[in-house]
Amino acid sequence: MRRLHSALAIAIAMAVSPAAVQAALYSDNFDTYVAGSNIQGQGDFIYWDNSEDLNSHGLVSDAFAFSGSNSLMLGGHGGAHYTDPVWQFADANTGVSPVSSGQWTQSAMVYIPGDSNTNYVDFNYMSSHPAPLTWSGNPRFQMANDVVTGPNGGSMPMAGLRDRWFEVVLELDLDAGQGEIFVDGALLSTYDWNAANGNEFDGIDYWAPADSSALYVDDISLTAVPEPSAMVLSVLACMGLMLRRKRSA
Ligand SMILES: [Ca+2]
Repeated sequence: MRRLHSALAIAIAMAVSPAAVQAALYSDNFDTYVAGSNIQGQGDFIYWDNSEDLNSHGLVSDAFAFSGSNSLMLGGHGGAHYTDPVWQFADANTGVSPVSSGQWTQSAMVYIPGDSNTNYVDFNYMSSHPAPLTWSGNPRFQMANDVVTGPNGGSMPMAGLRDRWFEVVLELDLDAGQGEIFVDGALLSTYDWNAANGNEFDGIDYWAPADSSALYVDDISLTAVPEPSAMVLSVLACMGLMLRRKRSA
């Protein structure tokens, strides 16, 4: 019986070990870019609607960083221009996305300075980009109102989130068409990912109006949620069979 438990423990360990976690399909830590450079055209970032717009730049910044020396500044242009870079998963020309089924985790580290008190920054999740454009919910960091809001009426105070890095996570089930947004570990929103236009994840449009205060984002990633491997499942099945035989003996 002890051997049985050991085998079971190994199987469970294999199922949850870091080695079983898949590498991110997309990720960016902004540390290979030049501070002050425009993010559009670097990494997997493109312009909104894949159309060059010099008034929409997000800037690589070395003012704050969760990893390395750089992050991406959203807003913070003092009224000079809005911010609108798109982190694109789908082919920028055909719109065909490799993220069209299964479960996914999209994570980002976020920093909001205590003196960022103007307007807002959106993380606009999109199920279709470029055209036809389809929105699929968004957390909105309302610096002016000191609150974070999300789809389906989600809301939480921003006060405890300032002047430190916190994680924003989208748990996405494309098979069920459901999105869940977590901010600093707390559930902000559960909602229908896209009732109107199929199930897909094409990219994130980071939008801030021209006079929005700065918000910084770092270590963004999109990772498939791994299912237990066939080997682990077969081991667990054998364990169940052996337990049943032992009980009936
Ligand atoms: Ca970084």
